[in-house]
Amino acid sequence: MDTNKIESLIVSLFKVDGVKFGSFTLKSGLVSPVYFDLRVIVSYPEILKTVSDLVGEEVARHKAAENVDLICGVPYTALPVASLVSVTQGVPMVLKRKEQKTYGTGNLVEGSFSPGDRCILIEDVVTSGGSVVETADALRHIGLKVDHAIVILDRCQGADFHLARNGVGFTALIRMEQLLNVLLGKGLIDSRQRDQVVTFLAENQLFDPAFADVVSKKFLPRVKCPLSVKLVGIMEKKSSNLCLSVDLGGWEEVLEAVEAVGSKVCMVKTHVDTIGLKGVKVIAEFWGKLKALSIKHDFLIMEDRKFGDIGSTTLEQLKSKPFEISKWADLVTVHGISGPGVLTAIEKLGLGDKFGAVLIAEMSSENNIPSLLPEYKNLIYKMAEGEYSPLVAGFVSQARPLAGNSTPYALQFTPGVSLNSGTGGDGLGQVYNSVENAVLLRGADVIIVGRGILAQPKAEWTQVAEQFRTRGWAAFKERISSTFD
Ligand code: 5BU
Repeated sequence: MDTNKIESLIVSLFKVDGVKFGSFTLKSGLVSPVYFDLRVIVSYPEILKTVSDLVGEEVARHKAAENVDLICGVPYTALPVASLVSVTQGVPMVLKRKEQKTYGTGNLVEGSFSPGDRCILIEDVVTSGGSVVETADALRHIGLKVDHAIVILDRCQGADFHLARNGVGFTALIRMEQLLNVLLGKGLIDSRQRDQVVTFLAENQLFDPAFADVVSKKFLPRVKCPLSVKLVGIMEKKSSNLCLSVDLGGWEEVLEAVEAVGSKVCMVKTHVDTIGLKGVKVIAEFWGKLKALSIKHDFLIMEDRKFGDIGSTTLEQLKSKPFEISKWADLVTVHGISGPGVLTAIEKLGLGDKFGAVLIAEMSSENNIPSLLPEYKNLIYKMAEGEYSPLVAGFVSQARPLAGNSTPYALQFTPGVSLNSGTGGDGLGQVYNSVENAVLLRGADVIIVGRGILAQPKAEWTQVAEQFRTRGWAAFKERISSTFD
């Protein structure tokens, strides 16, 4: 890469406020001393040309090595760059939508391609690399090969680690350290500003390779259900073990809450029969939108329907209109009271890895019957870890089974969680524990929170969810690191 061109690009970006120094609150709530807004480059044709020439040179290298058939810009900022590169390098482009269309062909990716085509992604700025991975997943889903991304600027907060784990190599035109050195060298920032950014980066790495090592080498090998493995992947990627229980009265409000909190959660839990959905069409529109949000924000959907009938009835309940739960949920809660037939029903759906169950071992409410019958709970734990374990993502419980280290590990989903340290109730039997109690003492892997977030004013939903996310994740890391090390 031409160092002079890169240096002058850094200076130009600084001059047009594509790079700013100060105090900026990021989408995640973090306060950063540096901010990048590469959207401005569309207003400066010379900068846009420089950027696309530099990206184009990289694409040309891949073209010469015959390992690129297509390129795709990660929406939106990189789209004009990708278009210019496509034209100048003669490499066709595909367009990935941010939201899936709910009308017409419903395509998430537009353009012509053949299965197996190799597609290089183009992105403006990476922090965690989450959008790149999301785009790679969507393109892989339709049969494309994606193993490389070209990025204009790497904030150096862990995207290299995250992308590598997801099978995406990447080339960055500019790395943070180089940017700081060039701007300092030209006297455009002072050493105090540089040091602030260096400290921020040291304190705000998004991935912890030591923890990731424990997860991939010791924790995940014991998890037998593919959907749980997927869920743990999402949890790590988003540093979140929070499940939003989206219990609101109207379906538009449900979608609004999911949009507000989606980036903070690994899962969303519904009670689809409580949100005023009328008619098969409206229900399908609702789950189509919920599914689109689950792709946008990357979370699983669990319908908390608590199936508990004999297998044949459960099978019909899962499939039948109006709710058609097996079409859109990834997981459903089930009682084990009728025996394993309920799991056979799930197997019979034939959805393989795409659909699974969470068994209710005990509930969170006062004097719930399973909590009074240890033998019942143990039988459910055994069901979760036994021959059906590939179908069972885990169990809902307030405590883990006592078990040795050789057993399969089923995830524990724990509702009744609040931010407060004392326990309390809702006057209708619900019992609450603090986040730390639930995760550290009771063994929750995923905390399920409804009113703790949604009973707050709407304007505070995101920020309260962020508190649950940070505390839940810190506790989860602590417990997993000490249990599996
Ligand atoms: P809350 O608002 O955080 O109390 O909501 C808890 C949610 O979890 C709610 O949807 C319940 O139906 C659900 N739940 C629960 O509270 N306790 C249980 O044991 C099970 C589910 Br199973």
